Amino acid sequence: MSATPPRTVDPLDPLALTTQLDDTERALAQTVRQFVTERFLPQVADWYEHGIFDPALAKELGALGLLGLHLEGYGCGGGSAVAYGVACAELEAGDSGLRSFASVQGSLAMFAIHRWGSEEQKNDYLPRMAAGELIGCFGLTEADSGSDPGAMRTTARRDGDDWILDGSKMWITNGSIADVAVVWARTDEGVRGFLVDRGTPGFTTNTLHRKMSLRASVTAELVLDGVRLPERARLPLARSLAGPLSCLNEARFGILWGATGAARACYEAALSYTSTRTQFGRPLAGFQLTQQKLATMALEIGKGQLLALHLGRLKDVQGLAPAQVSMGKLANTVMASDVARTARGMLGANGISLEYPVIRHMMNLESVLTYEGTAEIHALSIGQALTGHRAFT
Ligand code: TGC
Ligand code: FAD
Repeated sequence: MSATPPRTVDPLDPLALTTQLDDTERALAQTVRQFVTERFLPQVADWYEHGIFDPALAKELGALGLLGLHLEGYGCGGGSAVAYGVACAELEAGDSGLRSFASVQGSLAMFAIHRWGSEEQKNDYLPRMAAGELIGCFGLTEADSGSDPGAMRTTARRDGDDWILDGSKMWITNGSIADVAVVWARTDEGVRGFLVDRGTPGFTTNTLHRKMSLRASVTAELVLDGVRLPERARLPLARSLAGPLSCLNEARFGILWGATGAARACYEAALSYTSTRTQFGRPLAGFQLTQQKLATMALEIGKGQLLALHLGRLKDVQGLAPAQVSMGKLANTVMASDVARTARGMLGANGISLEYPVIRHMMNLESVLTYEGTAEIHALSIGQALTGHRAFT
């Protein structure tokens, strides 16, 4: 212990949480932060305004080792859960859409193949997906079944040695830029997963427009009209709804870290803005009400970061129960949304402008609250784990 305890704090890391990261994790955070600051932030307001995701980012994220960072072998990063989380926080400090891209690619599409796929599928897809040469998406949700994916209507039926897929998937991130879609379908034997390559006859995608959230991200409908697939396109180890739900644990873990990044970006914007903006003859930061908001934001973000770090270390040591992931996803997305909304007000009229990052994060966080299990679904999952009673139905 140092002989003289510090007398001041770093306003950008008041709990000194970077001291809790090891050298590799700190270096990774620095690398991703630099990429986000130099390559992404200068353009994101335009992309957001015009509803654009630049697919060139895929290879750049791949070159940084951020796609499948936490998966072993097959050209993937083999990093720890905490390293993956730290990267998600830095990406989402840029934009939830950027973290979403990495989440869907690494934690949903690649994880599904890594966990449930054959050796042939892993060798065929994973190295190119890790490099960002192939983009993946994950089709679970349908127009009529979101929180309740067990009610899906998309079917896969056997036809000789092949499978025929019919149905559609809705709200699919990366859907219309994906080279391969992981599609979950109902069969006579239960839910099964399939790899559907772009260009397969009967498979089409429609980009969704008029979104007011996650605008710098592609969201699409997948349509499967008599899509014929060979048996080798099926993920052989996935045999029930537990297949797709296991992938969600991975993506939710990335989100519980990512949300702390979005919250941090909003807090930093509010701190900076109120330090220079003067009203009634002094900086807004000098007023008690502003300081109370800043103090609460810093505290809540710090608590969220500690929760993320704890869950990350636990995951690295012994793995996480789904309800523990739910606790992190619920707590940190609600926290980030509250922080973003408070920050939005603190910037006054500028708070609604894309010249500042806050309204973009605030709007994005509406999607982050909803996807990967809504706040209600996570509350019910935690409730079931605590009480043993199931209250979904
Ligand atoms: P239930 O009967 O409870 O379970 C069915 C089987 O699944 C197992 N299971 C899980 N396994 C692993 N991880 C989990 N988290 C699991 N939850 C359940 C369960 O043990 C059982 O296994 P088995 O072997 O007995 O068959 O199923 P249920 O349908 O009643 O589900 C419960 C519920 C509501 C928790 C689940 O359906 C759920 O999580 N709903 C929310 C759906 C959701 O989150 N969708 C996300 C779609 S992907 C997405 O949003 C991507 S956005 C990404 C981005 O852009 O960043
Ligand atoms: P619903 O399930 O209809 O829920 C509506 C409301 O009812 C919610 O408030 C919900 O909490 C509440 N509710 C539902 N059930 C209960 C209950 N039992 N008790 C109390 N309240 C309940 N899906 C994918 O498969 N892949 C993707 O890549 C993907 N990307 C997405 C990207 C974006 C931008 C968005 C917005 C969504 C994406 N989704 C994706 C879909 C997402 O997972 C679903 O929107 C989400 O699971 C909620 O489903 P829903 O929209 O059908 O809402």
